[in-house]
Amino acid sequence: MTGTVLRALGGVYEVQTEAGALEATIRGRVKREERREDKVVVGDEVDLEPTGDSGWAISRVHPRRSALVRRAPGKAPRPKTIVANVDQVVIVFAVAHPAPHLRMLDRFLVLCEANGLEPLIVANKTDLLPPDEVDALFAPYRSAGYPILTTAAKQGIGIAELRDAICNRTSALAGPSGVGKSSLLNAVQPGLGLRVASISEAAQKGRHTTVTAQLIPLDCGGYVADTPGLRELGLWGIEPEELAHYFPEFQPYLGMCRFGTGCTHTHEPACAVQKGVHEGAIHPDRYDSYRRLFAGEDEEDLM
Ligand SMILES: Nc1nc2c(ncn2[C@@H]2O[C@H](COP(=O)(O)OP(=O)(O)OP(=O)(O)O)[C@@H](O)[C@H]2O)c(=O)[nH]1
Ligand SMILES: [Mg+2]
Ligand SMILES: [Zn+2]
Repeated sequence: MTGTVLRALGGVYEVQTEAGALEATIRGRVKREERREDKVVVGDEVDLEPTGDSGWAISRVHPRRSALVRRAPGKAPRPKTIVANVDQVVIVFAVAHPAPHLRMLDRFLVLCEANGLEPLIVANKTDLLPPDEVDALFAPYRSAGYPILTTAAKQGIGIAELRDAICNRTSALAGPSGVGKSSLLNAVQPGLGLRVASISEAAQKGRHTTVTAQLIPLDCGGYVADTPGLRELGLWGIEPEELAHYFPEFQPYLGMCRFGTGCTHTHEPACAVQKGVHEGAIHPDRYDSYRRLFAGEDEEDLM
């Protein structure tokens, strides 16, 4: 029997199969074969075998079609797979409470581009900011060609559009804590009853209400993963030389620098990308993110 991992809870996996959702453990063989950290993650396709005591065990993990992989928090460089086999990443930020951390959004977009995942930016809590300020915040992303949805989960605004965007495919909702990821999913599919919590008024930060990722079968077809809020987002498996290709608005300029494909677009004379910034076609904040990522700057833990 095969199935899809819906969630992992301390060595026990909830797996969606044709016969419904089952709980399964992992066979020792799988434990040894796969990398320790990421041996089975939410979204994985797995084979199940019956165990002696009428339970089920994961006997094989199918190769991943895609994965959202970040650098694990902490000093040691290790990857952490947030979710496997998704087509789309819905990157959720609040327009306020907490204030949007757009440099993290840039990192998310680079991760999506590098991993072949389609990004959809959702600007939630639009009830808290005038529309022209919301537009201004996300204008660099709109002009870079990214799709953006504006929502207010509490007021039910933009929910039908979000439902349309996630039905009949597999998506992951990701973003900082307290931006309203679980609230949005509760609005998209009434009856889900995902836990939500107000953000800390003092610190203006989320409370990390969702603690483990879970994949949710949608009534309208497909799956969506709710994931825990991220404090920071480090890139994994991306070389500095590739980075410029992951900024869509840089594309018209690449190869047109004096130093050609050897240009790092950080300091060289007659750099077409820097010219694009001066001419206003590339937003200075996006270019700043590029330079920081190129320099390998690691984001400090923000919480
Ligand atoms: N004003 C306003 N508040 C919202 C909106 N959406 C969610 N909230 C509130 O924001 C708080 C955090 O919402 P959650 O859905 O728990 O946020 P989350 O992104 O799932 O957070 P984590 O699970 O910690 O990652 C709750 O108090 C929600 O009621 C919105 O559109 N407008
Ligand atoms: Mg949540
Ligand atoms: Zn250049």
